[in-house]
Amino acid sequence: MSTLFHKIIRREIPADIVYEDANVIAFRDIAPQAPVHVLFVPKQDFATLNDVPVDAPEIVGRLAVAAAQYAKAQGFAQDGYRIVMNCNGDGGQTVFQIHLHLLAGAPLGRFGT
Ligand code: DGP
Repeated sequence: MSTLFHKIIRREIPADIVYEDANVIAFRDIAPQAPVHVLFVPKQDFATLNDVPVDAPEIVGRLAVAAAQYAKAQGFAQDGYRIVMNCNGDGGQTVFQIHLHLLAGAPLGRFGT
C-alpha cells in the first residue's frame, strides 16, 4: 500500500509526529478540525475498518489506547476528547489506510448530519 500515511510512516513526506511505537504512529492532522487534532495510524496495512480481521481487534484497540494515553500525557483527558474513525464514502474517509482521529482542546458540538 502507498497512501500518504504510508509515506509518512516511511518518512518519505514530512509530518508533525507526536507518538510512535512498534505498531502505531500518530501525527497532527494537516487540516485540524479542533485545537488538538491528531491521527493515530497502525503500521500494518488495512484500507478501511472493514478490512480488519475479526480475530485481530487489537489493531483498532491499540489506536484507541494510544489516543487515551496521549490525552492523559498532554493533560486534557479529564476535560475530554472525541475519537472518530471514518469508513468509506458515506463515512467521509479520504485516506485509505485506517486511522483514528483524536479531537480535543475545546467543547465539541454534537454530531449533526
Ligand atoms: P479521513 O477523512 O478520515 O480519511 O481523514 C484523513 C485526514 O488526513 C484528513 O483529516 C486530513 C488528513 N491529511 C490528508 N493529507 C495529509 C497529509 O499529507 N498530512 C497530514 N498530517 N494529514 C493529512
